[in-house]
Amino acid sequence: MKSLMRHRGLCRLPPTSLAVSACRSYARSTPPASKLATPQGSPSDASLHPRKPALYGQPTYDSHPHILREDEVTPGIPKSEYERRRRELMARLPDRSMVLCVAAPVKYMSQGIFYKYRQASELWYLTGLQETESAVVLEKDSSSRGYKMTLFVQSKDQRKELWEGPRTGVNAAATLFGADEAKDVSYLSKYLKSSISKVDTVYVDSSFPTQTQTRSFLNYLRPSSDENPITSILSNKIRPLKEDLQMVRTIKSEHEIKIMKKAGAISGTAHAKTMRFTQPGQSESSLAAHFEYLCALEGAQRPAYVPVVASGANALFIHYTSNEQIMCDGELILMDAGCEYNGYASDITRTWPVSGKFTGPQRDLYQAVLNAEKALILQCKESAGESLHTLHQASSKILLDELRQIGFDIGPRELDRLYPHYLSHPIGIDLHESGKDQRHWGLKSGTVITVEPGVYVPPDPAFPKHFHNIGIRIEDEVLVQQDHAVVLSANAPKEIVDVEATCQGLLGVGPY
Ligand SMILES: [Mn+2]
Repeated sequence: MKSLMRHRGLCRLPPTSLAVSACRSYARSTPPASKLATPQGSPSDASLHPRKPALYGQPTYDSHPHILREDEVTPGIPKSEYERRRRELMARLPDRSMVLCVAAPVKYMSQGIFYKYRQASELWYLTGLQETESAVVLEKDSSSRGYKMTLFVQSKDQRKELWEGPRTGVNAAATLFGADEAKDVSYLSKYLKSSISKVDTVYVDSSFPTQTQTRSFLNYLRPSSDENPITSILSNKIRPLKEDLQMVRTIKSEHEIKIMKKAGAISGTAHAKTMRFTQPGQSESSLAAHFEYLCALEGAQRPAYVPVVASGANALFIHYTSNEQIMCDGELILMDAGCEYNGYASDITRTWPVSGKFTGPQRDLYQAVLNAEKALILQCKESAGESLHTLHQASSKILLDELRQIGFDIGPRELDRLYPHYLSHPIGIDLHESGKDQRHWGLKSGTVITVEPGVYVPPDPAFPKHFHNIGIRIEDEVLVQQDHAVVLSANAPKEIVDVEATCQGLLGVGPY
């Protein structure tokens, strides 16, 4: 059903929209015609007549030439990069190690009604496999590759595919994803049972239950005849994969950076257009809808998180997501929203006046936060020797100075009330790509992080009255380089003159 809907959606597009630009970008990235194995023999024919229905359970060049190149497993990421990721991971692990990553479970809104599927980040990162009820096992060995890769996928099943769309199936999966072998997923527990004696440690993804959790969805992988859930087969050999995988995931490749730049550009432009779209009297939800629509039109698969669209004093709630009040003249709107594009999250916050012009106090507070944000971004380079922790400490110090300059008579304790959250987090396939342990690592070139200072003033006599109930956060995504930082979200205006001019339609940015 999913793939049918996707195709219908494409057919409905007017000729001037995505279909045409997709053909153009396809033409740009097309390999020489001699390499093309299309029945029609010409690239333009192939792009106009992609294989329908698709043969496999996820987009490939054959069926989706407008989003993938021939050498890519997922849009923008070639097969060779997935291989490099696995080798790098396995090289970090001791001999007699096994890695096990399983697919995310399908989640249901109500009986039989599923949410749009998103693959588990670890399986995605290591294989590019997008199908449900699948898994990968990597076993360190003495081959030249350094490991053996076994995929577990759902077998072809005509009856089920009639409803759910094509599956890749066991036969094609090994070639498509570069595995040594592929098997039906029902063999997973048997396979683990037979190989567990050969390994000392099984590194498992974050979906595996920790000791404090009871048995989980992993049971769904267990054939009913098997008494043992997978976790008990693996017994006391389980260790979390997260830390070693995190070391590999932190530094983004050129391919990943290209995708993340595009994700940031799509979300940044959508922020700018949503500024222009904003009118007093609208519901906050209309801005959320507008933003998501703009991102989806540009090819984003989903929002990277539930957006915060907070008008006026609603901005004092950091994760305000009900988004259903009316925006009034004279208020600010704080929008924290970003799309997920080809597997990578983006994360941007902007705060702008509903009427298109800041009031005096709004302007002063906004400038204070902006000064801090810009000063901190300048430090996001490897040569500065900062960590997320030292950057956060610096953010508190700068904000304290800035706020005192505009009339706040406060110390560090009061600042904690005004600025109650952390400055930054790494971002990639996951919106929050690491745990708190990474906060003390030195910033490395190739890492992508957010920089997001904010000030939220409660109606408390400890703070100047004219700032009460104003909440401001400014958040950019930053690619750390050796001697400089690259702002991936630069399409979203943030200087006061630019924000006002964008809201008022003076910069040529339209609402659509
Ligand atoms: Mn963020």
